This record gives sequence, structure tokens and C-alpha cells, in this order.
Amino acid sequence: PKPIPLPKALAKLPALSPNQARVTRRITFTEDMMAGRFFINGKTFDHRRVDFRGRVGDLEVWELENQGDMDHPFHLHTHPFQVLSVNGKAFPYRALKDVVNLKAKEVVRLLVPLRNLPGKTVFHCHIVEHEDRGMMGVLEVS
Ligand SMILES: [Cu+2]
Repeated sequence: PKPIPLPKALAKLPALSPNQARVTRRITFTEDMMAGRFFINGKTFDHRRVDFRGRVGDLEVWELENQGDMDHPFHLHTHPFQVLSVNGKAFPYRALKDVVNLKAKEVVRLLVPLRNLPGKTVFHCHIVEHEDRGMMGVLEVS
């Protein structure tokens, strides 16, 4: 097969502004190392619970705060996001991502444009031991 040439330029991404956001969510990440449990907003995962409800087409700001002592690579399914800032410092480039690492005590702000894909999806720490021990939540978009 003939190799497909690489594009000359990357696709242009629209500049999103936090001023257009309809919802701001604060999301904390904590650990209980003695119990071996990992929490998002003080809760462990429950697939019957909906943690956040969003609306198709809305732009949301997600403020992630890692209050723990370990890194937690945050992963959101279905709705790629742009990183706005890390510890108040503007992120150096515009890109659509589905994972961003949260270092210990770091605060990362995201812009999350909710796609026209209604239904439930999950967000979680991408370290599987943390995820399996509770660090996951449910987002439902309608
Ligand atoms: Cu983690």
C-alpha cells in the first residue's frame, strides 16, 4: 500500500472562552492510603449514581483539584476537552485532549464542550488501581 502523505497543517481548533461556559464544576481528588480507597468529590464510584448532569452543546469549565499526594492522570470519555490553565498559569497551546495529568496539589482548569452524544459516560483516574478502588464518576448528558 502507498503511504498516505502527512497533512501540511493541523486542523484549526476553535478558541473556546470560559466566558461562554454555562456550568463550572469543581472536582477534587483525594486518597485514603490506609483504607486503599481513592475518591472524587469525597465519593467512590457507584455505577447507579449520576455525579454530573450536562446538556448537549453546553460549554463547561471543569476545575480539577488534586488534594492528594500522588499523581492522578484524569481521563474523560466521549467529550474531548481543552486545558485552560495549570495552577492558574495559561496552558501553552490549544489542543483537544482526553487525558491530563494532575500532579499532587495541582489545580487544572478544563474547557469541556459537550458533544451531541447524549447518554452516560465516565471520567476517572487513568491509573487502573486508583480507578478500581473508587476514583471514577458518571457524567450524563441529555
Ligand atoms: Cu490516580
